[in-house]
Amino acid sequence: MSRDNLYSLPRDRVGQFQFDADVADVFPDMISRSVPGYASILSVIEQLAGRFVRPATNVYDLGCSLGAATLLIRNQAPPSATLHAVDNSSAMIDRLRKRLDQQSARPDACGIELHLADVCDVNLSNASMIVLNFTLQFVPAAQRRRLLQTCFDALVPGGGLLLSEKVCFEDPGQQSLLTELHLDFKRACGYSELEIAQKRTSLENTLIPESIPTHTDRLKEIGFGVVAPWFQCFNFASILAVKSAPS
Ligand code: GEK
Repeated sequence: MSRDNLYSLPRDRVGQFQFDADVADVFPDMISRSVPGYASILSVIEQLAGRFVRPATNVYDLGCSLGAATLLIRNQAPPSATLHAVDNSSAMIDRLRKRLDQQSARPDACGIELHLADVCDVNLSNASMIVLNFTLQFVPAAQRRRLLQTCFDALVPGGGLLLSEKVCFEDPGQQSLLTELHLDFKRACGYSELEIAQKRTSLENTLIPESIPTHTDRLKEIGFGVVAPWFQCFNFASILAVKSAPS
């Protein structure tokens, strides 16, 4: 795995963060040293796939990056399901395509279709599971409700949406404590103060977090019958939302 040192040298000007080839090359190292609990969340996504993915349905990994979740879901999906991995970064999709070409899947593994597309533009239908694992935070705030509504509408009754996000807090004390604890995590993972500061500047207007109540209230308003925050580590959280079967 290539080490992320993209922000280790001082830059005259820190540009807006982009999921380009340089980021794609170091992405597994970058995300595991930046998002506390990332590996645990992935392993639960695989567990959830075993419960939620139904035969002859679609599964969507929206903002799939290098397909970490896609590949784990495939381990659990029935052969007649179809997995759709969507990302608007060609660097990510190209590398995922190469990765899939080089791997030999189980003979009865379900099909995977790759889509180079904006998650707000894809048609979703007949879905038993949808994953937004740290992707919604990059979608413009004004488009988030519509995207989540599209996900809800596409889910079959009993289907599940897994939403993981960096989150913020209304209470200033919680906000500063949990932000500091996240920064300690990054320092302990080997990032320097310069790397942390430059990455933060580059993400400033790109990654816009919302609070856990903002997420859960919106999911309930959209119609999800069960909205269960199931994971939190510092300012990172994951929520499972299930579309109830009609009674
Ligand atoms: C994982 N889920 O490893 N349309 C499509 N893709 C997008 C959009 C958009 N509007 N905005 C951002 N992306 C992955 C990790 S990373 C999270 C997800 C992070 C894509 C972007 O190109 C990137 O690949 C991904 O969403 C976000 O489980 O880097 O913090």
